[in-house]
Amino acid sequence: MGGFDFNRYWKERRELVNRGLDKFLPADSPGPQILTEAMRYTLFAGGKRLRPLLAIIGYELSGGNDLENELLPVACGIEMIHTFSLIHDDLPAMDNDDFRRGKPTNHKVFGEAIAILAGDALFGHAFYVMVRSTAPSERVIETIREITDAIGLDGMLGGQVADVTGEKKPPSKELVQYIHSRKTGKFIRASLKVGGIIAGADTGTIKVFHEVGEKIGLTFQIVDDILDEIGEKDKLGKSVGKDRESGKQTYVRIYGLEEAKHRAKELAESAIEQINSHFGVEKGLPLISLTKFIVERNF
Ligand code: GRG
Repeated sequence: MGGFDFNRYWKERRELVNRGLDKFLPADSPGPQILTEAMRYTLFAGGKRLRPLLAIIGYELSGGNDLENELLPVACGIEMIHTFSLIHDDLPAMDNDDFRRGKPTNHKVFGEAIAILAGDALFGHAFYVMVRSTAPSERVIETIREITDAIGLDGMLGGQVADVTGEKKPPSKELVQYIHSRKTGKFIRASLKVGGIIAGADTGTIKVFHEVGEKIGLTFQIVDDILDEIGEKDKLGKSVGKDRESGKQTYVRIYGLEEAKHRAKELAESAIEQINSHFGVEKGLPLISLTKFIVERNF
């Protein structure tokens, strides 16, 4: 246990995901060259690959033993959906951001029309890639069900609508809870769960992933709110202070900075306790380390 090196563990899996993304969306993909170029531009701009890592951890914790063929297509599909949401979130009609992953946003480089289309193409291509998983087809279907629910009407999309329409509304605890759990939390939770689903985990383990994933997802978004207030642009690779400027519903706005920090810490501690009691400290270490990173991160 003392020998576990999370940074190395993460780096190895990040490289595996990057190789998978390059394989599933090569530079010489068929279709218009500019589309592939725009898709790959944001995909390879330097994301942390947290959601694919959650899927990999869920798979490994559930005894999965063919990461490359069963899980990697799903992990890469998840990252493509996430990247699509970032490209669209940055558009002038949404958050109107100039920087993402330390580079000019997609529409700044390729123009709005191509950025919209590159996002759409990543979204569709994700499913084309995910069904290449060699896991039993009922597990792949359950995975697609979990992911489409997480990003759908009462998921990322619903959360984004509540976020956009909630700007400048009076601060509301119920509204911020809805936005955070749907816009970000549900997809993070699903990423962990589908690792278990693809590996054929028992229902008890899936339930633990559901509950732990929810806590990690909410922690992630609270920390995102905190970093928008006190983070550094160079480290984050995106502009800061935009939430306050646009009057967004955030944990910091509603609870204040210290209480937001306290809530994130409590949630992470509760997730770690649950991981410990289900998997034991040693086996649970990758997920525990990732949870610690999520609450302590500055990028
Ligand atoms: C998915 C159907 C569908 C629609 C998308 C645009 C949109 C609707 C939703 C936006 C969702 C969104 C961008 C939420 C923000 C999540 C967030 C805090 C992202 C930053 O994630 P990190 O820190 O980024 O993991 P990296 O760059 O490391 O991958």
